[in-house]
Amino acid sequence: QVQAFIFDLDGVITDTAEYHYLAWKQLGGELGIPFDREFNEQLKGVSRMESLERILALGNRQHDFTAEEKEALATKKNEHYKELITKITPADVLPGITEFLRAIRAHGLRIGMASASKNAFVVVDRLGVQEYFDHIVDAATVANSKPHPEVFLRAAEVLGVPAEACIGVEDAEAGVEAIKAAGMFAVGVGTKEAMAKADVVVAGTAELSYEEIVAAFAAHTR
Ligand code: G16
Ligand code: MG
Repeated sequence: QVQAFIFDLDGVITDTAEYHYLAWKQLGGELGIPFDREFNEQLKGVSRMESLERILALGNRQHDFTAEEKEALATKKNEHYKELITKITPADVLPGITEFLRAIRAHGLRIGMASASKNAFVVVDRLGVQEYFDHIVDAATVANSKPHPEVFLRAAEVLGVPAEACIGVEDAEAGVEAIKAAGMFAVGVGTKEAMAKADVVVAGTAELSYEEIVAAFAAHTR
């Protein structure tokens, strides 16, 4: 019996990826490391410091900075990102999400959030969906990034639900891997290829159906 849903933020609840992209692109420009949206795909679901490492590696500059300098670069990106997300409004909640959250609530299940973003609280607040979440894991307290299961396991623990009674919803490959490593049922939002390891795949958030997902969970667990 499913008892809780645990959601990723970026790419599932809203598309903050565009703002992360713009903020990293500006920093990349300043460092003389240009990159496009295609490269940006690799940064989805990846933590701030790991994203910086990947951008520096792209420009072959990963050894040009001290740890303190890298911290400063990541902080600079985050300052720009924080400015960009002030533009977020409830209209930025992805299609079908509010209805899906309401359906989960109507069935009395718990809802958690397992985002890699240290800005998740601010984003959820600006989207006006905080009332649906029983718990949002503070990314600052998570030691291991996705695909490590830590953030999903923590969400389940705080919700007081065993991992095998949780359904995780993700849009990133590393995120789906984290859900599976946690021993949970995975719903992937994206292409069949990218979401190959998910138990259920939907092309977009508008296709998330509470009845279909719970039926698939029941068939899988039987
Ligand atoms: C999100 C984004 C990533 C971002 C990460 C950390 O993850 O997908 O691109 O680098 O959070 O964000 P911040 O710099 O705000 O701490 P998720 O897990 O919500 O998809
Ligand atoms: Mg994501």
